[in-house]
Amino acid sequence: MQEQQLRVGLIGAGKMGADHALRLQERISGVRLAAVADPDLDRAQQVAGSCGARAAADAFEVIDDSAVDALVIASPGAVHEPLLLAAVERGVPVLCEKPLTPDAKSSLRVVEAEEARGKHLLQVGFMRRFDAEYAELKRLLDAGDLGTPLMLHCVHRNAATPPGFTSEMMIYDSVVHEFDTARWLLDSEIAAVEVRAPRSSSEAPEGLLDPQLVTIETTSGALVDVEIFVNCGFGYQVRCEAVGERGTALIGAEGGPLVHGGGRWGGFISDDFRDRFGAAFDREFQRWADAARQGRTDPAAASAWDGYAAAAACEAGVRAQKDEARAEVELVERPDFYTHT
Ligand code: ISE
Repeated sequence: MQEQQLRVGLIGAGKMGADHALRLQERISGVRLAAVADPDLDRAQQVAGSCGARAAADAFEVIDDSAVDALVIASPGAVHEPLLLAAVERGVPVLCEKPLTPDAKSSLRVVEAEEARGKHLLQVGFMRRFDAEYAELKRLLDAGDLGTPLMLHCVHRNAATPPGFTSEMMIYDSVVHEFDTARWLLDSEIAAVEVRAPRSSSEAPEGLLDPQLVTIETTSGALVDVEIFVNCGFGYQVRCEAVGERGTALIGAEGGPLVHGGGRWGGFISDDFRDRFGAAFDREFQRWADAARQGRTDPAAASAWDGYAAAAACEAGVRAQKDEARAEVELVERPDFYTHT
């Protein structure tokens, strides 16, 4: 059966939104970008124009548009809650860039709204779940090849930060990915978080605690250490080594062409996460679109519950950083509605 094209409304035409517009237009099949909303109408028009979509300044105009079947939300996290609530009320599938919302209370309101609607509509854009190497690591762990997982050693480095990037953002904008991948890889909630910092790099902007060392305890009794270093200077790097009772597995080690030249040998490293995770974003979007056309969410993706759990872990992380003490994660009981998502 030939299914209809999915008409997508994009909310947010900034760096991520523009990248997703291009993705939808050029690399995802079975979809058409129908509308783009951004408070900066010129920006919306620029992104929409190249795809023949209509532009609006008001996001709710696009959410309520009957010519839009599904939504991609790529606006700043601080404005997500009302957008998500309106989308749930209309009953349209949504792929929402991380974070679901910036704090656990508002994320829980979104979770409750979706549960009350009684239909899985929301996915959170934790794209690492769609990265080929992460997926293989998950498969190894689930198959039991490494034995019971005991630890994850994670490295998360960015070349440089944009202006205004704060020490707290290193937790809720960057380490949020490790909170999600730790929960997903280890099939466990996060129990507590600790944050320590060495002396800051002299390359870090004034006042930024960079790097930081985050320790995550899971309810299954595993420990996860994360080096978050967002002004490392040399490029974008994400690694994860799982240590199990019977073996270890490392992902994110350098691959690609080995170049000899100029008196040196080595490989290339990009400084942009959109390169490192480009294929993962593509896979995430294709699977989301395919599922949305069939009126469901992708079971491989992060659900609204996962978005809420990540927000709660981030809150604990920021508390741990401020108080320089171990902070426990506060989570409500997981509703049955989310047991199999
Ligand atoms: C950014 O928002 C991302 O999501 C990237 O994946 C992460 O590496 C970076 O630290 C964040 O600022």
